[in-house]
Amino acid sequence: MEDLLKQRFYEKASALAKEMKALLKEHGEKKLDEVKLRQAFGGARGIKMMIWETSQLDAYEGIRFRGYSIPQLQELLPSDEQGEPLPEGLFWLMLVGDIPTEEEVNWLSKQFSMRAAVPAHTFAMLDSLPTDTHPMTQFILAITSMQTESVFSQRYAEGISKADYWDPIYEDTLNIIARLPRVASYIYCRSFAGGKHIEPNPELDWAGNFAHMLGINDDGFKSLMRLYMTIHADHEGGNASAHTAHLIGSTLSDPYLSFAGGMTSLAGPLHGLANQEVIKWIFEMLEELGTRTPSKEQIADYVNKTLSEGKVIPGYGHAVLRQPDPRFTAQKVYAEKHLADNDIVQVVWKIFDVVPEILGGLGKVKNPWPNVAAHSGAILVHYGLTDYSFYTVLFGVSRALGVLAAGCWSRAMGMPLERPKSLTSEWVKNFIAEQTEA
Ligand code: CMX
Repeated sequence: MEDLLKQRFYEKASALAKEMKALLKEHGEKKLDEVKLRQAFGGARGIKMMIWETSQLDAYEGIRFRGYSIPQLQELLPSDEQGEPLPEGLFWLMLVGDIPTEEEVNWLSKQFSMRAAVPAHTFAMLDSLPTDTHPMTQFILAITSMQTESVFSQRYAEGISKADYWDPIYEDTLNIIARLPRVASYIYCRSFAGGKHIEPNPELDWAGNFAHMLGINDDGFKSLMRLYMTIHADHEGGNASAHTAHLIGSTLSDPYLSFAGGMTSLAGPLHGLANQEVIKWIFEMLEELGTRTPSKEQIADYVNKTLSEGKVIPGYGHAVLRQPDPRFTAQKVYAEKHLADNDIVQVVWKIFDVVPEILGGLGKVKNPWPNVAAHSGAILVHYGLTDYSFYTVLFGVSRALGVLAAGCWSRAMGMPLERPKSLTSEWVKNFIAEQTEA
């Protein structure tokens, strides 16, 4: 079958690139924003300075993928028997802007199966690392090692025209996404399952096959993976992992290298690693309290103790959101449906009852509500995935869908090298002195 997705992407992207070129010619001098000094010192919060087609984040509503909220995606995307969306459908939607049919999603699942062969040297490289190397380090190295297969790098070396960049970028994108579940499960099995590797099952969908290769043969877990891979896929362009991948991609570094770079950002505890930190913090709390059913008062005391030690409460707060994260809510709804009796899940819900008031009371935390990382660990533990240093790899496999789809758009739109302006504190002091004098 011909590659309808590629064809549709090209039609849509070339039409939008033309439209935006004309728009910029007429309106290019219009102001989007004014940058305040506190933003320059404060992590560039809120500055409107990049274009990202695949999703947009609202502080109160949360994420919308091509205009669709998570509950809408759960209703509209082709789904499994339990009603959970297939992430292939979300990738299709992010890439071309249309909700795919079931047939289109099945076609994409087959594409991913066909493209899933991981080079032998990647497995050999992983096998050369100590098994206790952090799974995110292994993941980043594995992605980087597969760069030998980049179609974009090869075509660039041969002398490709700028107008054609999008084509090999699309090929790399599909190949990387196809291979990540195999790479990630290989890391999981070598580090946590005594090296017993599980061959892929090409009959399964992308997330179902991932669950199978992790060795958890429970239909509930397959379904959870479909939901998990869907909700973690994209969070507009400014978050650290997406922005890093975008910046690297703007140098025409290929999708393997730019995605690996994005993953080095995801590996930080203020970002993707928070999912490991949450469950670690919960287990440490239960250990210290000597119970798996702590009271709200006991949890509140432990939260205050964590804060008094100068640490953050993992899984709470956000740079943009100002409400409970709808990705947290989607997982809570899943847990209410399937594992409401689970003791760790109930601890997560009690934490949710306690933490926002305490963080709100500090007077400095802009968002006291839970983010995506606050819930995921408890559900994974229920299905037997207790090795929490692996959790951020799951997040990373999902995040590939969004950042790589967005990378296709960046190259098809002809986005230039990203290069904002930096200042020194000396420059700032002189600037203020000049302003005061004037
Ligand atoms: N616990 C304790 N203090 C917190 C806090 C939390 N969960 N969230 C914010 N604060 C503190 C900040 O550390 C900061 O303190 P200082 O002024 O003393 O430095 C103050 O509140 C103001 O921070 P903010 O403007 O509300 O939040 P930021 O935009 O600077 O940071 C984030 C956002 C996510 C880094 C922060 O909320 C945090 O550290 N949360 C815990 C880690 C976490 O869950 N990260 C996952 C985010 C989701 C993701 O990216 O995947």
